[in-house]
Amino acid sequence: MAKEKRTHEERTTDPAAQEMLYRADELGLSTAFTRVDELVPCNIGGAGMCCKLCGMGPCRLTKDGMTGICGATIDTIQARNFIRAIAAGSAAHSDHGRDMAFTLKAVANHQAEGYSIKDVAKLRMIASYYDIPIEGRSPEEIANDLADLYIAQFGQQKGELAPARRAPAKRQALWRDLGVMPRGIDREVVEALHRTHIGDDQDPVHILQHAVRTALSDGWGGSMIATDISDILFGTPAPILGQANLGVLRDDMVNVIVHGHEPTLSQMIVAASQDPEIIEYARSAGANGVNLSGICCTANEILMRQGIPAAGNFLHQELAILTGAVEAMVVDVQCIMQALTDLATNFHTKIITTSPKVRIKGALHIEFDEHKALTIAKEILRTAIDNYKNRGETHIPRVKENLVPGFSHEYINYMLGGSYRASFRPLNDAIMAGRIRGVAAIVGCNNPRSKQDYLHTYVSQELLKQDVLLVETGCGAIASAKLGLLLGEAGLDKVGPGLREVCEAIGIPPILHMGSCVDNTRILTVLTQMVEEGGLGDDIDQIPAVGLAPEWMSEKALSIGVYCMGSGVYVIFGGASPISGMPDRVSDSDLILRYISEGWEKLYGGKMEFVADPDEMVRRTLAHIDKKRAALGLPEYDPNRFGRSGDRRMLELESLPLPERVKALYGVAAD
Ligand code: SF4
Ligand code: MSK
Repeated sequence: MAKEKRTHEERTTDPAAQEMLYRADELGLSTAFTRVDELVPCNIGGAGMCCKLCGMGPCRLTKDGMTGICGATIDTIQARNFIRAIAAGSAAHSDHGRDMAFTLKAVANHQAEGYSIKDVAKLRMIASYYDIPIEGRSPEEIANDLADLYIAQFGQQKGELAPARRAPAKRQALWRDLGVMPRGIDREVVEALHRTHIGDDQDPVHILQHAVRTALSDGWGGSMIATDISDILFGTPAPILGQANLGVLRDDMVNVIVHGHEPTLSQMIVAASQDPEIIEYARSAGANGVNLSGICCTANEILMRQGIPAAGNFLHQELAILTGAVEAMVVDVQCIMQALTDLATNFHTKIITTSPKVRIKGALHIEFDEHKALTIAKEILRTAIDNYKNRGETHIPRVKENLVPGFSHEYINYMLGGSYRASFRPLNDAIMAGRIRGVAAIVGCNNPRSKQDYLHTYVSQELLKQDVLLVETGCGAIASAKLGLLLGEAGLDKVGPGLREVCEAIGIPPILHMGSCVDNTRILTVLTQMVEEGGLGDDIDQIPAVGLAPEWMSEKALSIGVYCMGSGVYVIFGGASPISGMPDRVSDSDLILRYISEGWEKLYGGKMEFVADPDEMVRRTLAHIDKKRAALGLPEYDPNRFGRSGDRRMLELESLPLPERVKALYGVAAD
């Protein structure tokens, strides 16, 4: 039975997306927004109660006491399903990190056309974490050693993952104690798959212990490596003005959208699009140049470094093609819908796959090779320009918002402390004083099963009112960008008084855009530096902080959630849990769900919960923040104590007659 159909206004909060969904109706075309209403999810598989790990199954456990043919119980099956998703997520992030490490190696050896080391200071800082000699050595020599060390992390068989030493000392000791310190990135992923083969690890708690180790090898391994190297090669992000939403597409230019995750090719396409030879080629085709934009995390990568506009987040990929104005959508890895090629047959758009790992039937394949990246980037742009003449009717929604992305942890550190002494001290002090109640990271995807961007932006806005400073990444950050929440001081009237005071004093937006999904490791670094700064306990689990993924859909999101949990963070996922069980039908089928909350909290101080209702997400976030504040002995949060300083205070003072102003400022009567 098909589900009840929703209106387009119920499918997305974004006016540009609504407009394009009506356009799809006019053209008789489907998108994920509408297909999701045609597909009824399997409630048994959806609850994690189905096993298809061997040819004796699939085994669907629907009654009390039932086991699979091999005797597997429901909690074992759920734990196995869960760890397999985490292994896939960790593999995806980490393989991205591996490619970055090989690119760094090629750059260090002058074998990567068009690339250079852009952030030598960061290279030296990262190298020093691993005792790689830096004095008197060229950037390339240091980069070569760092690349070797990073490449070795993937195949390392014994010992401890090197970047894990960047976690707080107490957390590292806990990981050793609990037997979850990652040994090598590939090893943990392979072992997760081995353990879940028929007839292997059948103790759910033991399986979930390894799920944490596998996820930690992503967060403190593959993803951290990816972020480090992206900054070294393409520059550590700093605030820059950008724009977001489909209105960034241009009628008069060749529109090229880069979509996926790895910045290696997209950065080179940025460079090639500004090449006079390419601009001239576009002009000769009758266009005013090449207009580059991004979708998903590739968008975040080039948005926060070069200010290249973001055409949208995950659910915008089909909508962009529906505009009829896109000459080429260039994709690499992850979050690319197979539906793109079929949809593109209705328009002139070329879908160009570029990764040796990803082919899609119906797409043009131009394989990326970092050794001749600039040449390939130009070839891709020429292909797009040649396609401009085939453009038919276009329909570009005139909807876009400005934003300021680019808050890397280095920049946050710098802006808090100024150029003389970069420091997290002011942030810690603001939390300790109660100006900032706590910190929340709102990350993750879009999911057509919920109203696009609604959960992200609702939860964000509610937390801002409660003086919670937000950091955002991935498609969640683009959701806030589209709503205009990432804009300097523009949204400060919607922010609690203490947080507003801090934002006004420092000159930052209340939501800090920190990058793509691999860049969630920047959040780990911020939390670690807050611990090291002092005053908020001696480990991450003591900081009044929460992580949320309100509209998650990818296995990578699950891996991120578990590595944050293992690092001590309370993590809340929206939507449905993949291991919810059906306790009304099969008692104790929610055992694993309870274990990853209560059980993990006892071990790690962090926990993971799935909460569908956004108000409940907000309530639990604030309750956790307040619980952590109380445990640290910090004053109870009281919004009435703040909000009368900064720009707001100055405006108030300026409106007073001079004598009263002097009295208010200096406490003395003016003559
Ligand atoms: Fe069924 Fe066991 Fe095979 Fe899973 S591993 S499909 S529970 S027999
Ligand atoms: S792209 S993983 S939909 S955040 Fe990173 Fe967005 Fe989620 Fe993909």
